[in-house]
Amino acid sequence: MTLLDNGTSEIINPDTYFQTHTPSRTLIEDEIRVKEFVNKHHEAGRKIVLVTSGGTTVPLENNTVRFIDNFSAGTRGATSAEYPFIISVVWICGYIWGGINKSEGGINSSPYDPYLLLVNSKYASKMKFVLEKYQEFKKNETLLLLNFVTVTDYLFLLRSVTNIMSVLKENAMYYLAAAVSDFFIPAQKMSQHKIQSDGGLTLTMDQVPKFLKPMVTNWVPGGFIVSFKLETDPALLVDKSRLALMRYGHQIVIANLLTTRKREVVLITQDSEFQIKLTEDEIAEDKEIESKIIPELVKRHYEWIRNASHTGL
Ligand code: 9Z3
Repeated sequence: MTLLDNGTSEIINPDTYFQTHTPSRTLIEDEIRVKEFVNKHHEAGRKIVLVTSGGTTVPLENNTVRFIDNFSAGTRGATSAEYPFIISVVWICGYIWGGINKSEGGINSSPYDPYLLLVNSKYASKMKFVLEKYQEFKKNETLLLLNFVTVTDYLFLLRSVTNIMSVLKENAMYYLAAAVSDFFIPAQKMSQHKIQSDGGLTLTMDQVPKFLKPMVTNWVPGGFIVSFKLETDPALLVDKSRLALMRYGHQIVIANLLTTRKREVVLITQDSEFQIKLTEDEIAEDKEIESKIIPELVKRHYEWIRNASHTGL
């Protein structure tokens, strides 16, 4: 199989993308659940964090037998949702191998019941914190879990959820850890039936529209948006992250490398760079880097709200 490299793909604008693609059948139902959740917590004066995690898939056939997947074990989003120092969480996750907490102790037994956990006794003490967290979520009804599979499901869901959450204005954080496909085959160009294996396969893929632009400018203009940048080449990481920040104009890009993502990230803002790193001792104690990332973001979110109120935002 040959994948044509960059340069030949068309760039579709986000509006055309939404007009020419179909959302998942559960979108309307999901929107109702999100509205209820957001209204309830908004009325109670709470802040809400949207956490996205997991990888999106790109089908190769309309009657899908094959698809291309984006790497993500879903750990970042799952682990981050355990440290919601800010109260309520809407968590959109892709299908993830192994479940809600990827530190091997917990396996989520149902994608629709985030509170149902099976715990390996070997990891019982480690899982205590997670279980308490989820019991708290359950008691206070502060977690809403939504699922996606394809990049199209994800983009429709993201647009809907952010639109609904826009009533929260600056009291919402958008924490975009999902690994979103960069390339896809538009529905109208996709083979209807299973591609026959009569020889090799050459694929031409279009570029997925850059959804961060409309998200920042139209969907949630008043929100605090944190995106992740994933690279494998250390020489590109910071420059590419900065470019994303300049291009989309949001608040923070968290830069991470595939190989070191669990122990080292860099928080990049318009005028600063801040490294968050686990020490050797913390790694030995199985400390999770999200336990440092989330409090730092919460702190920055509060500062941003304070400054935004000064500038009349
Ligand atoms: C990330 O960079 C996440 O931190 C990881 C987490 C996917 C690496 P795991 O789920 O891994 O814990 O195994 N997410 C963002 C990846 C992404 O697609 N970013 C886009 C880009 O790099 C911008 S939205 O261009």
